Amino acid sequence: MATSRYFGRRERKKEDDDGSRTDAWMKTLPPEEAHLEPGGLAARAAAVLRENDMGTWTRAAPSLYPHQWSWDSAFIAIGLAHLDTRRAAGEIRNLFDHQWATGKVPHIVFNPDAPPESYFPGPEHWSSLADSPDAPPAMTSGLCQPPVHAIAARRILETCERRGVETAGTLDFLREIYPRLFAWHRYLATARDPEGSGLVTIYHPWESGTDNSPRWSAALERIEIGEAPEYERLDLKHVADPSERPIDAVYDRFIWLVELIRRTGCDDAVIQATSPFLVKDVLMSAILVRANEALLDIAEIAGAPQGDLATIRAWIERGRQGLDERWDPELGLCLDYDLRAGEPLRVSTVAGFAPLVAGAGDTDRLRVLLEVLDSPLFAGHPDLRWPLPPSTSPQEPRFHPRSYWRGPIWPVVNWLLWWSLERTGEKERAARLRSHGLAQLSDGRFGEYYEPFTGEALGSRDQSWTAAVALDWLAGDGAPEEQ
Ligand code: 9WN
Repeated sequence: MATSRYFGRRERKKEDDDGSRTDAWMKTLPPEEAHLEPGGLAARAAAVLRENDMGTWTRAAPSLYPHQWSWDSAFIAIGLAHLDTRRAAGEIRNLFDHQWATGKVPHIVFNPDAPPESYFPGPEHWSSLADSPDAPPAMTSGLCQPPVHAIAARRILETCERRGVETAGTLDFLREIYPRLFAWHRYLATARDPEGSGLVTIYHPWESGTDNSPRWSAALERIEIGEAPEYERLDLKHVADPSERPIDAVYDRFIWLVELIRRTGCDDAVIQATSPFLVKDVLMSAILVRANEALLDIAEIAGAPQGDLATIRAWIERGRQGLDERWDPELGLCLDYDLRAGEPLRVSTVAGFAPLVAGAGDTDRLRVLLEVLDSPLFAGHPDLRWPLPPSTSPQEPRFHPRSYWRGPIWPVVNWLLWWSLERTGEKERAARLRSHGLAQLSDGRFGEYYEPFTGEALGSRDQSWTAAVALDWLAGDGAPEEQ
């Protein structure tokens, strides 16, 4: 079973006491031009996860993101499963220990020991939620993020089976987590979809996980900002180049929406009646479809009642129908829908591949999607460093190669597309994506995102989920794994 060699508290403590943990670690960053072979890359990915490990959860990044983020944790668990299956399960458990009474899984679980100047908006910003009857005892944000968790939970079991390690503990974990996963998906299928459209409504771009994407520009630009407390952009202190982060006009709207949401105490009905930003998010909805498939498998392991199984199947079907209705034949992509404006948000971004992520769609549409994916609009653009899909199509007017979600390539999105291609039976395409994705990561910097034309790592370095997806990909190359 798992050893504590990579994650032992004593080892971390020793480094903490030394007081120079971060500095010492930064010195081990490989030079920009480094090219690590699979064994070296896997070792460094494991070391990044070890360094960001906080005992029962993993911070998303060493300095920019010192808390536990929801969908980051799901991807992190997928990577940890190659090192320590118990610790992988613990990652998801820690997050769900902070689930709201409504079933919502918070987008951030705050680290009470993180210095207040490390991240904004931090726990003090959300503190009024402590009075909400639905909030958990510890501080969390009032938002949520894409539901990758059931996919991750099932993958821990798959990874155990593939590695030939003991599955009993993981099966117990799946039985334990099942009711909480079910409550989470029920929240998304009901409170976040009162219309029964099959699509999840988001209240804030942060909920999509693709915050600064031009997917949200038209909806954000319509918002008028009211009286809100002044704030300081702490994120800009952590990146060398401010153009890698959202501009102030966008950030002001992010903070204004947070203000409106927290004033309601995170009451879903009140938010839906009053918020100026309400959008049906196709990527989140597609992830929910696949997560419901994973939940079905977990439900069977947990011996869930037949009624649950029927409910989950109905959610899957409704989700696929909802996505079908959001297909844009001209763009050959699926589009988000702005409920306030009553119109689709017509932008070519990587979220448009939602039907590929959801799976089992119309075969003609799948063919069109794959053509768009391979075309100069995305991974077939002739100037790309590697043929991987930019977060926003280079042909969009709002494309920017360095700006957050407006062009850079996200390894974690590549993983999601790779996994979706595999499940759709597109094995060759999937293999190509994985191999280019690994080439992108071979500098060993584990960037949060990458400049599409130069391949430069941008945003945070040693980003946990980037290291995690590298580990999962490398396992297919027979990279050494911990027991
Ligand atoms: C806000 C942690 C998170 C990711 C998101 C990514 C970014 C936060 C921020 O970092 O969002 O949640 O401050 O920009 O967009 O996908 O989960 O890695």
